[in-house]
Amino acid sequence: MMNAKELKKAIEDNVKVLYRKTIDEASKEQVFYALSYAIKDTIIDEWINTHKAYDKQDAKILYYLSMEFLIGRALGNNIINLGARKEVSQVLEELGFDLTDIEDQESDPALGNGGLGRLAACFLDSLATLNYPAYGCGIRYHYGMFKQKIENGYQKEVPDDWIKNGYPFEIKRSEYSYIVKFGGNVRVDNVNGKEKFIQENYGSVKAIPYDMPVLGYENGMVNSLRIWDAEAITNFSLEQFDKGDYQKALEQENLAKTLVEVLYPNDNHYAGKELRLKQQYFFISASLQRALDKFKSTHSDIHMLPEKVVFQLNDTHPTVAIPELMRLLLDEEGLNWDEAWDITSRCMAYTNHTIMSEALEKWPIDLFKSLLPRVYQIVEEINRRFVVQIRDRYPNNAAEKEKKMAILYDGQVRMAYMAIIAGFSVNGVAKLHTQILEHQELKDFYEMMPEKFNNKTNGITQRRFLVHANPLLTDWITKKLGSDKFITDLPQLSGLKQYLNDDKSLEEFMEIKYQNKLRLVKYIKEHNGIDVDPNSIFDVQVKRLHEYKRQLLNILHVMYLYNKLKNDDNFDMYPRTFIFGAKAAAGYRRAKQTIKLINSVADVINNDKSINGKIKVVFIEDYKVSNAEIIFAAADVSEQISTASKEASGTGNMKFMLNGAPTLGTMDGANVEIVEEVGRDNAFIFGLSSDEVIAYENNGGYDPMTIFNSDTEIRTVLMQLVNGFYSPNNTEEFREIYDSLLKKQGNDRADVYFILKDFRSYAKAHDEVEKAYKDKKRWAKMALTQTANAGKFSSDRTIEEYVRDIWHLTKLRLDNAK
Ligand code: 4GP
Repeated sequence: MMNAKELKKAIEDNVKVLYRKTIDEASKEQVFYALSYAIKDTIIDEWINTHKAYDKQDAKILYYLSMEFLIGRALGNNIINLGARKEVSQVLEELGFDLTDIEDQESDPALGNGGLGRLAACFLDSLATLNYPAYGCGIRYHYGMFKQKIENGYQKEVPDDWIKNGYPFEIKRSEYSYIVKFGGNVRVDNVNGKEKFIQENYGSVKAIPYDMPVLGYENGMVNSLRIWDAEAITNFSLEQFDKGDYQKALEQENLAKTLVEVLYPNDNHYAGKELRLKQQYFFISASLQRALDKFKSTHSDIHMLPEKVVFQLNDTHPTVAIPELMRLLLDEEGLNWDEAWDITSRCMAYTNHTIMSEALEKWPIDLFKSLLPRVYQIVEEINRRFVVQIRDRYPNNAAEKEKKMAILYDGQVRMAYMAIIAGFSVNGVAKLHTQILEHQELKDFYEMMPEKFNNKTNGITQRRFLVHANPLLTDWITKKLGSDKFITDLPQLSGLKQYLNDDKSLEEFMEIKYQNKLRLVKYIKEHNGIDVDPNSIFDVQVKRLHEYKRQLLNILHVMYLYNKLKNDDNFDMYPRTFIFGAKAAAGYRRAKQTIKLINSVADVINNDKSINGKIKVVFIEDYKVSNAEIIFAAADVSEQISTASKEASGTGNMKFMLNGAPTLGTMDGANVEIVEEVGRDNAFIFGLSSDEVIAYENNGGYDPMTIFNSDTEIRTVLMQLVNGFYSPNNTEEFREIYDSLLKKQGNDRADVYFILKDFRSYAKAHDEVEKAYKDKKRWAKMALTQTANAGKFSSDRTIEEYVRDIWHLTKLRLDNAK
């Protein structure tokens, strides 16, 4: 890192060179760019150095293949990982700027939807911090996750043109471009008695990588996130024009243009769109071609590949990597099937992130075959050989097993099955999730190949979600522990337990929470125009909007509380602010209706003077990584209320915990492990267990009408959905939500997600929260207990487990490291 004087000069010089201005004339945005370029300059030598060390030490490299990297803003994080926060702050102050303001100028690169994409970003941070050689490989979407506007209570999607003004932390690496081919047909030539497969009459694009630096924490390590962009192949087009094949040339232009245009805005759900499969193959083919070339530049024997390269498939989206690697090994490297299969299956590992059936990708064979004709032939052969194995192994029920396990079945290519069959590892993302995979969802595979299955409970990076998000708490912990080692060794936080009975420390801890609440109050005032009482309980649910996550349960409960306040003279409550933040997939109607409902309820309640502000409801527009950081730090209560068995892990739950908010939740995903760490007394647990949910599901569900008929308070709430109470101009506005809770909908049971079933126990858990909160000391202790026990949930721990059990990487030594 340059010293203060050099940094100041670099910023001033950059402002001049970029904008022909002196620093006193520069806008905040211009200073953002000037500072970012200065920071990039300081990173560059370490970046080069790291990659030289890869080669010199002949390091095994992880390629983390992912359609999504929800990285969030880079500037602040880079400054932290350089260990330069205080210095940079000071330099900016001298120049008349505030670092937080300058960070706010950066658009959030939102190249991901939700949990799976954010996890990938946390993993990159941990990999670099732990000195492991790794590339993230993904797509340079020109439009990230849409920006959410709330208009009249409805979500409106606005394009997120994040690279419009240029992105300072990327480098275009044209020299590593590759051609990716689509469509056409396969010709088989006979060359010296050997069959040669040649794809012809295809359309193609040029894949061009852009690298972003991924800094380790104060260790001189800089890995790369490599995202691929597409360009038309100009020479080829010209040739086509010459031949008069105008149509074909235009098609190629068009393909390149549309290929990387948008991120599909679906979380836990796949869009069966042709373009999506094209995106998958595009970035996979390019990433694999590059990985092989890099390997070959220092190794002569391709059979050594599994010793030096490992590919992790982040969910099924990159699964086409399996037949693509086979293709490269067979067709380009000239290996025979057995050799290629041995290498491929020793290089590929798969992570499953959800049991939601609508997320399990299945491509129609016709589509797959016409888009990827050679790759499809290979899939067919993989499937053929696997079916032979099944018939050998299960002679008595082969047909049933084939139906449950074959890759090709019923006109579809089942991607998850290919990943399991071909890879050497299959992991779930929390203990409960892995158990459900083994004993329910993927039972047949687990029986046949148990050795592949393993659990890797998710984690989060404390560098972003504590050090950057919550500087006050970071400083306090450093003081209390007498060291900042927890920044790279989170279990050190357990040292805070010695303060659990120290009144002064508890007060300090809660004062920090209060300051963070004030920061959020300010944000809400600026963005929503709502006044919020910082002394109220901040009860927060932020995550993607999905029926299984049950934001609906939360808002129905708010409606119930409001009725009690209005109608029951004996009822009183501690002031509460219910905070929501969530984007709904653009085409997910029920989810969007829930957003409208939350906003309609907010409108009525926030404007009712008669309740003295006892309840406030806030829907934070455009929930994203940057405002998430402000929200986690300010939360009192963490709502993790998915229907048990549905949330694979959750990672927001860990971010709240780290920042001192107890969990109000079901025994689902990683909540189970959070409760294991803090103890049952330090969490508010409610609802059906996952076994109970599964048992109901296997028996056709339950009858919500019995609840509707017997529980008047719940009935009142439900009636308010359809009597215009929250939608005076349109009583039908929430009819569909009402119906979904009480009536069978097509193939769906009534109340698929057990909202009414869990309602009473949820309400009771809320009563417990209030009781606990009113006892200031008890609450403070409970809050600090969360932070003190968060050690397990660092992504550093998760990465070490992946390295130990799956990747077998060696830490890189950096000669010039600090
Ligand atoms: C998410 C899961 O829903 C969440 O429980 C988990 O914590 C996260 O992955 C990371 O493992 N899944 C997705 C998705 O984001 O699109 O399937």
